[in-house]
Amino acid sequence: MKISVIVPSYNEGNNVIRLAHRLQAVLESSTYLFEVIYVDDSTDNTPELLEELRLSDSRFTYVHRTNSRGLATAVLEGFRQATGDVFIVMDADLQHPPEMIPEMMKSILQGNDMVIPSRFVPGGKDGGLSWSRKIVSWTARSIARLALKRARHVTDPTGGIFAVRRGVVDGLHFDPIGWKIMLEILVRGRVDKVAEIPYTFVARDLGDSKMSLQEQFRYLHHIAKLVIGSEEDFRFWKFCIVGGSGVLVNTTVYVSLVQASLNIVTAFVVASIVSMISNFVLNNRFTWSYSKVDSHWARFIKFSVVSVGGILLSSGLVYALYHWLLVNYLLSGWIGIIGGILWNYSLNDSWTFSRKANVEGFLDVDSLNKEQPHHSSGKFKL
Ligand SMILES: Nc1nc2c(ncn2[C@@H]2O[C@H](COP(=O)(O)OP(=O)(O)OP(=O)(O)O)[C@@H](O)[C@H]2O)c(=O)[nH]1
Ligand SMILES: [Mg+2]
Repeated sequence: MKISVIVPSYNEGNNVIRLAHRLQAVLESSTYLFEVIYVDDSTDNTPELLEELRLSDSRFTYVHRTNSRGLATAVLEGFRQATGDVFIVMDADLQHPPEMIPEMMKSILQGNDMVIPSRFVPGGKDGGLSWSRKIVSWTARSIARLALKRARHVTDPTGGIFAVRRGVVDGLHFDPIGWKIMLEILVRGRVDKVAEIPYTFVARDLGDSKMSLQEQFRYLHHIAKLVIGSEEDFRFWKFCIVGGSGVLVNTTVYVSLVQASLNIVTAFVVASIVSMISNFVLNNRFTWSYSKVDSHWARFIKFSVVSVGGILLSSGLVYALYHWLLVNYLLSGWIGIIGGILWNYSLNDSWTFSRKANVEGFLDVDSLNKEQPHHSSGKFKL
């Protein structure tokens, strides 16, 4: 088994050789064949240092890109050049310890497709960031985990160190924006089994950080692109858009009927029925657009049952929060709305619009993510 270590570097003259020495020490004491590919976009003397390194040890190579920049595309370039069976990606600045490689390989050999060293499983440490960077990093992780179902199963989806089997990425088209290549692979790669192992992230010792505000905006753009490109992740947001349209329909009908002198209770009931029908039609067509098990009528009845259940559940929730737990009325109302949305979405997803089995061309997403992450072993199936 051959390992290809891929290292993106940008003006890391202080670090690339120090990293090479640590990689040599670790990899030479293992039984694996290996190559190390630096993908370098530097404007300083890093390429000269990499050339010297290549001449002294042919297992170390580099690609110097003069026309492009970006961490994620650099890693993809590394994948294109790599000849190994397992690809290991790590930063050039020694924040990711090369000494993790044997443990990562052990986990790959145990049958995992992707191995992610994590700062946040028991035993891991996040010592390398200032408090302000920790807050930014926590926010970035939370956004990823909220937006992308697959990221929810990983505690550290935004790091830069990971290992994948060649087959996870081979022949697939990736189109990342910015830095987070690991997230791109987690969502779009052929990843079935993922393991996380603890590691200690240390502070950058030499050289300058390349993280910028612009990079953080690129990150949000990347997440939005991944959500839109993922059937299962985008569905929830489609459901929310349809719900928003339902509020508009309801208000328009209600106001029109009241202005036409109908009493307000009748107007409200009619407006609610009309908006429920429009929500059903749009969800049926747009949100859950795949072929479904039940007939239109059966789906409509189920949808109505779920909607009425949602109203009862959220009203009960608001009552309990306000009267029993003495929560502020506005906060109680918001929690009620969120409870109602989650209830409606999950029941409609799993029951009302249940998918016809084995429809050709569809990824069977329902069979994915059934097992929950099991952090004590740090290993789980997506
Ligand atoms: N090839 C390439 N590598 C890059 C680019 N930008 C950053 N890198 C490398 O990506 C890795 C991560 O960048 P860092 O500046 O260390 O980012 P960070 O770890 O979030 O920030 P610090 O904690 O301050 O180090 C480093 O190895 C950089 O040299 C780029 O545009 N091209
Ligand atoms: Mg760094």
